[in-house]
Formats: sequence, structure tokens, C-alpha cells
Amino acid sequence: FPWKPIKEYKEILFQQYNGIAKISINRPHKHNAFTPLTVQEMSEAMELARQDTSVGVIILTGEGGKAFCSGGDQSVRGDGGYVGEDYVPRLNVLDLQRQIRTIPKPVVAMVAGWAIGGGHVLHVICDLSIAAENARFGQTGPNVGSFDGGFGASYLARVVGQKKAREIWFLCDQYDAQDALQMGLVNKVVPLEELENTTVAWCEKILEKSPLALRMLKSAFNAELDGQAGIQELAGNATLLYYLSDEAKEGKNAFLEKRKPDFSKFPKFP
Ligand code: 1HA
Repeated sequence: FPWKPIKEYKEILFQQYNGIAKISINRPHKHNAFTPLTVQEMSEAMELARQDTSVGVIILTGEGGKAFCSGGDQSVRGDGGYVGEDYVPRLNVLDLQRQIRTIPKPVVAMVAGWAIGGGHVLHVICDLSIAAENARFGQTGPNVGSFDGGFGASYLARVVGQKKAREIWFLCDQYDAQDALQMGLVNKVVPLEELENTTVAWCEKILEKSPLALRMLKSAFNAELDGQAGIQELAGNATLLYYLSDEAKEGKNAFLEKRKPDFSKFPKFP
């Protein structure tokens, strides 16, 4: 596909093709493990994709065909988090997780090779996951002295069930693409050569759909699980729709025209 760079970064690629934005971790020598800078760059790209009204869907992936992401780069792990050039320890991937969850556009994980540790959690949070046959999934936290008790535990359990989620975290086994498909952890498995074609085809199908309907659905799926923050998202979308109505415009116009609003012509639906 003729992907066009949107912006240059050090540790990721950020590209666009039609209405699809692709954010790709570009550290294949480390199986696409992330540093604070990788995450900062992904966060910025995700925000740019959110603000860009020509983007309807985002692909999250890793370069090289051997790994989606192997989690936090253990070689820069210091006391209290992962350390960047400013020597400040950070767990900023948690902010990226929330961005993936709340961006009002579908995010599709395109997984080749390893999706491990914090990298596994990233694909779990994506709305959809498409896996190549060489994909391998798993958590490693209890092996390497870490755990993600947020979305990494609770949302994983919503996806695969409590027993399976506990197995994944307590045993730290690795699962192949067919295992993942069977437990509902991914939507589809394809040969590696077909991974990008299939993912783009899914994205193109999504792009044909009503963007507001997709937006409402994503926030509706999130609402119950995310508590007050989930309701805020769903309710924000209700406000967006209401602002588009003549009834809401009458309120604003009356205020600006310094008159009493006349809502009498608007129906009181049963
Ligand atoms: O848990 C969290 C968090 C929790 C709360 C809040 C924030 C969090 C943020 C992050 C995380 C985590 O991600 S903890 C989990 C961190 N990740 C891991 O434990 C996975 C480590 N990697 C592996 O177990 C293996 O590399 C592998 C199973 C994915 C692949 O094995 P393989 O095919 O044998 O490759 P390997 O030789 O191990 O890796 C290739 C190169 O990539 C190696 O470098 P080299 O020896 O050639 O110089 C390897 O060291 C490097 N590499 C792979 N993964 C990482 C890594 N280097 C640093 N960090 C990595 N995660």
C-alpha cells in the first residue's frame, strides 16, 4: 500500500493511506519493546489521528514481521518505571492505553510475531485484533517482576473470561494464533503475507460505515466497563448529537439573540 508519512519520529512510523492512519513501533532489534520515548511518540500520533477528521480508523502494529510489541524495554527499566533521556521513570503506556480505549474511532491491532507483556496488553485494548499465523501471545509480568492490574487484567478477563485470564497471568505461557482465535483474543488469523491486505480490507469496510454510528457503538461498548468515565464518553456523544439538532440550536440562538427560547415546536416524544 502507498503509505505516506504523516510525521517523522525516532522510534515509531506514523503513516496514512486513504482514511487509515498506521502507527507502527519501529524497534525490531528489540522485538519492538517500548521506551518512554516510543510511548510518547505513539501518544502524540494517536492524538493527531484523533484530531484529523480525514482519519476514520487506526492500525496499531510493529515493524519487521517478527514482533507486534514485546512490552516495556527492560534495559531502560529503572526504579519506579521506564527511564528516558530525562532520567525520569515513567509508566506512560497506561496513558496510551486510555487513549486507545477512548479515541472515538476504531483501533485495529495488526499482530505479527510476539505480542508479549505490555505489548500484549496493547493489542487486548484495541477494538479488533488481526493476527498472522506466526503471532505469539502472552503475559510475562510475574516472570520479570511486573504486572498490569488495570485493563491488562480486568479487560483481558472481559475478553477471554476469568479462568483463562488468570491462567494467562499466573502461568505466563505463550499461546499461538489458533489458541488466541479459539479464546476470542483475536478476530481473525491469516498467513503473514496476507496480514496487511486483510487488515486494510477490514479497515476499508469500517470506513464505508456511518462514523457517528461507530463512534456511538465504541463508547457504548466501553460505557458499562469504564464506570463514570465510560458514561462521560457515551454522554459526550449524546451531547454531540444533540448539538446537531434544531432543538439545541434554538437554545443557543435565543441566548445570542437575547430572547426567550421557544421550544414549543419540538416534539415531546413518547
Ligand atoms: O508490565 C508492564 C507494565 C505494567 C504496568 C504499567 C506499565 C507497564 C509497562 C510495561 C510492562 C511490561 O511490558 S513488563 C513485560 C516486559 N516484557 C517481557 O518480559 C518480554 C521480554 N522478552 C521476551 O521474553 C522474549 O524476547 C520473547 C519471548 C518476546 C522473544 O524471545 P526470542 O524470540 O527468543 O527473542 P530474544 O532473543 O529474547 O529477543 C531478541 C532481542 O530483543 C534480544 O536482544 P539481543 O539479546 O539480541 O541484544 C532481547 O533482549 C530483546 N528484547 C526482547 N524483548 C525485550 C528485549 N529487550 C528489552 N526489553 C524487552 N521487553
